[in-house]
Amino acid sequence: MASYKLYYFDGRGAAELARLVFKQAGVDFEDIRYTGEEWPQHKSEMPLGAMPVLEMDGRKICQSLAIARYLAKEFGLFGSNNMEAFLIDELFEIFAEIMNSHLVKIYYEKDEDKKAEIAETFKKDSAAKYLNLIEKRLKENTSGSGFYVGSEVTVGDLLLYNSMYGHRKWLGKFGVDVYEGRPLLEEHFKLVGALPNIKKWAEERPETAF
Ligand SMILES: N[C@@H](CCC(=O)N[C@@H](CS)C(=O)NCC(=O)O)C(=O)O
Repeated sequence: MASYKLYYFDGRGAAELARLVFKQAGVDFEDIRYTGEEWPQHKSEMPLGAMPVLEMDGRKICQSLAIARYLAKEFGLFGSNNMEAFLIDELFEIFAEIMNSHLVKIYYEKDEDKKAEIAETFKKDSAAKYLNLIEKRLKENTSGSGFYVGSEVTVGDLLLYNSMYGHRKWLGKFGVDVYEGRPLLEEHFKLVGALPNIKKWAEERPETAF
């Protein structure tokens, strides 16, 4: 098996999903975390001058969601047929859209009150649309196991778990919880959080600001 190095800052951020895939698969990797001071001297070593970056036997690849999907495919966490793989891809696109069309506005807004306003507007105007579909997909999976697709855990489950955790922490600072009143998502979060490898990692991972 390849030797893996994952480069990122000392945060969950855009690297955490890849870490969760490694942990769930039980595959070792070097979790390299640069400080803000160290970063400028390493920026030019990265394909797009940004992180996360995954290095495998000397080859560096980038883009957090592509990295997570690549690893999931390598480790058998991408569903058991083409429709399951599609539904996982659909979920990735949903969260990319939430991030790039909505949450990024909060990130770039400097004024704390305005950040809170944008978070509240996102909750009222758009979040329901996305979360309704995610809940519908969960219900459509008749396996009864509670996973997002099929009967085995996939990177789709890890993505949903990680997004809920991260969004709650971040938007919680503005008193906004877009996931509230969604028992199905709550149950799914508990299910994934109770997987032994995920539970262990959630307990032992460093407490970081983002
Ligand atoms: N679309 C990229 C975004 C990468 C990105 O912007 N990374 C940020 C950290 S989350 C970064 O490296 N910032 C430092 C810099 O650009 O110098 C991904 O998902 O990997």
